[in-house]
Amino acid sequence: MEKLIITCAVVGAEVTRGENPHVPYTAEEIANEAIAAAKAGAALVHLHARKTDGTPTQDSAIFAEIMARIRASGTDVIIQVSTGGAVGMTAAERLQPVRLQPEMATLTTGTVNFGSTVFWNPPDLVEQFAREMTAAGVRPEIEVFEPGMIDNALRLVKQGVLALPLHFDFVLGGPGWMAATPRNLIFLAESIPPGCTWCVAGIGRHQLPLATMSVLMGGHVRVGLEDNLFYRKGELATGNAQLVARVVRIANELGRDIATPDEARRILHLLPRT
Ligand code: KMH
Ligand code: ZN
Repeated sequence: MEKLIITCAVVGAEVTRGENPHVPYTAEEIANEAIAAAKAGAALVHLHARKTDGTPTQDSAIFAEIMARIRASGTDVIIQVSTGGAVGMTAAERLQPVRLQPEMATLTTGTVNFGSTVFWNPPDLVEQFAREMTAAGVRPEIEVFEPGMIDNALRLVKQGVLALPLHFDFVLGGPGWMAATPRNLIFLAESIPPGCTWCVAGIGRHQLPLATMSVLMGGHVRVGLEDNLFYRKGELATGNAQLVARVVRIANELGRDIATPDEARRILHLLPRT
């Protein structure tokens, strides 16, 4: 099996400090959470930005500050920006951080219910995002909330807009999405073309069991406060690093080595960092 790539989704757009006081808001706080996650074993950080009051934003100046702070710390962790942003943002708003040419960005290849709202990703928007990422040299991570999103990504491959091998992230267990069951994870993992890589992001209480399954199945793992605010039932997580460190311990116990950022670059077909 390949070494395990741990992604840390440090803040997201929805979680609040009212729910967990460790949710970072400012650029400095978000960067510090990313740096701590990298020190704990994350090879990749998935970033959203917030205004200082916690409002989600895709402002590239804030992303630039977060990215500069992460790099200034000396870590070579892979930086992946969100193009999902928050529900209700325009396509132009969502695309802003791609122009900073991070190594990776997320690309959700379909529309999905998001609690009582809708995360809107019609075909023309997805194609536009894919083309802009390719033009900027940014490697997409295909965010899959239901199986049709795999087919949508593969349709873009056929059209020459995306290229194989792709890296997929299966996001399971949120409100209105595919359920976080072992059967669904196995089905999704078996539905992508040979040579592609995958990761799983379980929402809330599903984070730990799906992460453990993925360690055993040869997939990769995403944890972090964006997806889960708790360490265990009734106990809030003390920060992103705590959630990363737990996956490192589980992988160690199960005999799966952890990928460094450079090893993750090789596995994900990213260029080496000079
Ligand atoms: N906040 C969600 C609406 C992504 O980062 O690409 C979208 C999201 C996915 O979080
Ligand atoms: Zn996200």
